[in-house]
Amino acid sequence: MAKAMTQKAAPGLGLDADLARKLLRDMLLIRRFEEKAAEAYALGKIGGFLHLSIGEEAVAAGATSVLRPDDYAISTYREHGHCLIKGSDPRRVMAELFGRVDGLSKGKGGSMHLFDKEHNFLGGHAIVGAHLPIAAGVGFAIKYRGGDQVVLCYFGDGAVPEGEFHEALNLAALWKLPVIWLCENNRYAMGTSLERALAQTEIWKFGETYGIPSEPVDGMDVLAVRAAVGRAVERARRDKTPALLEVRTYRFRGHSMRDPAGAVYRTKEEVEREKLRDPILLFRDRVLKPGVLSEDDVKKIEKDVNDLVDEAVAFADASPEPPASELFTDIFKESA
Ligand SMILES: Cc1ncc(C[n+]2csc(CCOP(=O)(O)OP(=O)(O)O)c2C)c(N)n1
Ligand SMILES: [Mg+2]
Repeated sequence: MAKAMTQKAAPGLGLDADLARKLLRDMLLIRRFEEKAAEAYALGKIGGFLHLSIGEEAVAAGATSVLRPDDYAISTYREHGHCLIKGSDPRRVMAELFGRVDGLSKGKGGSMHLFDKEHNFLGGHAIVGAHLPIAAGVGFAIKYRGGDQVVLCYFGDGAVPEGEFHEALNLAALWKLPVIWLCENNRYAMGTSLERALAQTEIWKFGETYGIPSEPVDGMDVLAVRAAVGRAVERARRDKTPALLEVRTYRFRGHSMRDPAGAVYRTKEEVEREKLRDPILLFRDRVLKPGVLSEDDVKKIEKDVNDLVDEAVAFADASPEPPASELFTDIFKESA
């Protein structure tokens, strides 16, 4: 029989067993989900593009842990984790990847275009930088309606040299919009390293240009992400002040399934070195050592996550493809 769940709080971590369980579970869910998606892709069950965030799980898990369900999140094409942790049903996310009718977007959006109105997840955007002005617009709408929600806008380092990044940050600062700009700096935009694309590589410093609070964050440390996003969310909710967080992370796989290992533009040693800071292993050690969670707790979380992901794959497999009659629906909606 499994031992009773540990309920200790870790000294100095402000972390109790429930929070530890949630953060570990969320990171493991993203990892297992994407490992299974990669397998399904190899079997030809997923077509088109598939971008994995393996190695970057602490970002979605830490950041979302300080959001309310009615807050918004908006993201890039590397968004499976962001969407799952915002609350979407893993079965419907997997079905979307499989192009099946029970997917979040009826199987018509695929991996890069997840969208879940019920959980205020506003996509899934494949054009680099294109969703940043949309995030500013959502922030404007919140303020205009007198709400106190915030928008969490994830984007990659590849968006920073683009005009949209600067236009969106400028407007958010000027109009005091409640947007948390969260740059997932994984040091590469496809095969281009940060140093080859940016004149100024300390991305968080661009926030100073626009006079908004900004900071670099260790993206392999889920508690550091949670703390930094927590500070930004509190300010945004209270004062409608945007913030720029440069979350330093690393993708263990390549850019997409067409670049499976990312071996051409980075060395094996670099990847191996980064894997030593695997966010899941780091956090597991951190909660096991002081006894916040026991080995049995961790095994149970792993089993629950594996079962959930297996169920998601079976659900996606069983879901039919969308009928031809769906080809011309959801394309354009006239305003009321
Ligand atoms: C406007 C635009 N230019 C080019 C591309 C092709 N493209 C797709 S992903 C990508 C790299 C983006 O890298 P980054 O923003 O760092 O995100 P990451 O893939 O590292 O998560 C590029 C250039 C695109 N989708 N949109
Ligand atoms: Mg990048």
